[in-house]
Amino acid sequence: MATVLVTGANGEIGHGLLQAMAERGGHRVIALDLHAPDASVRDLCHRFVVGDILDVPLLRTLAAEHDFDQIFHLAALLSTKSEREPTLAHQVNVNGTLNLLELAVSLARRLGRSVRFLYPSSIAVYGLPSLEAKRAEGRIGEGAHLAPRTMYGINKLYCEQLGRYYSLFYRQLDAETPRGKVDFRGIRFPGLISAVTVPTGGTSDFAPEMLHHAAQGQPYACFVRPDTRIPFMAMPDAVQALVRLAAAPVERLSRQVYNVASFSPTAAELEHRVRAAFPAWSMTYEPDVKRQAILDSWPEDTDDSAARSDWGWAPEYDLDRAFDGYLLPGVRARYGVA
Ligand code: AKB
Repeated sequence: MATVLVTGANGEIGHGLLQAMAERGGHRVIALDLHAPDASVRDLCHRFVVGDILDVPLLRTLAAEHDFDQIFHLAALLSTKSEREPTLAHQVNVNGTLNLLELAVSLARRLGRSVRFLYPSSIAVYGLPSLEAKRAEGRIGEGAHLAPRTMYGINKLYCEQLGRYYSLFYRQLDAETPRGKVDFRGIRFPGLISAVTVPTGGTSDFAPEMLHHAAQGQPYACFVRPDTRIPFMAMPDAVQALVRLAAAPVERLSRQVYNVASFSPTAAELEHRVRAAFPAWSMTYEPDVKRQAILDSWPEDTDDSAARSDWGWAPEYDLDRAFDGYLLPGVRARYGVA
């Protein structure tokens, strides 16, 4: 049975990942989060630790108690919150990740085997220079426009490189090269939409916010223009991508960080689908010029052909199926509405 550490376990991706691992079985999950577990996740893991990824003694204790095979490092401050608190974002997103990579490499060296490290990166690592360039480029690959304009995007891009260093070059001048290594694997997620959790501090949050406001009958002032287009994904597909990449034989992987994509609607197309389900709902557009500028620097779509060919990535949810098969049934159940 694989022993798995999940940081940020009480977060949006964490909820879905713990659920998926409990359903699949075969994992002993040690969950770590700054906040106490929601009732929906408390019983899905072997152990839930309330603690901080900046607490190095705590991480050392966990590594002494559990021989982790895999680490899903989900804890992070998202883009909008990171712009409001950039130094805190660097501490959590970078120093926190460094702490987890140190835990992984020391464990791998002690055990003499690899420790798989799954890292959710983001489309925020991309930075298109203008809205015109964004529209002209359309779908972009992993090597293009790596010029992020947010602290979060810079954090994510740097931590991708940290992961590559810990996997390939860590302490490269040492006389001995131990057998145990970190097997770092990153995924650049688009905006994620969950039916069961509400977003916290992302710039892509306008999509889930529309849905959750409408399902509660709450008016919504959308902070982006109607023509704003970025890639999105239903949360179950994001979880499936992490689980599938974690299980892939390392020989299949041609890169350490992958794009994944599902659908790229405009805000107006999302509004249309939400309104079709909740006709009485009222929504206005009140663009926040500064948050809009961040979205105008993110790509319209990303090329995920490497993920599809290397480890069999394929989304289950396109836009229609995401709404009809997951989002609308999910929010109706969550808020008890028809
Ligand atoms: C955010 O909006 O910050 C995140 C992301 C796109 O990585 N959801």
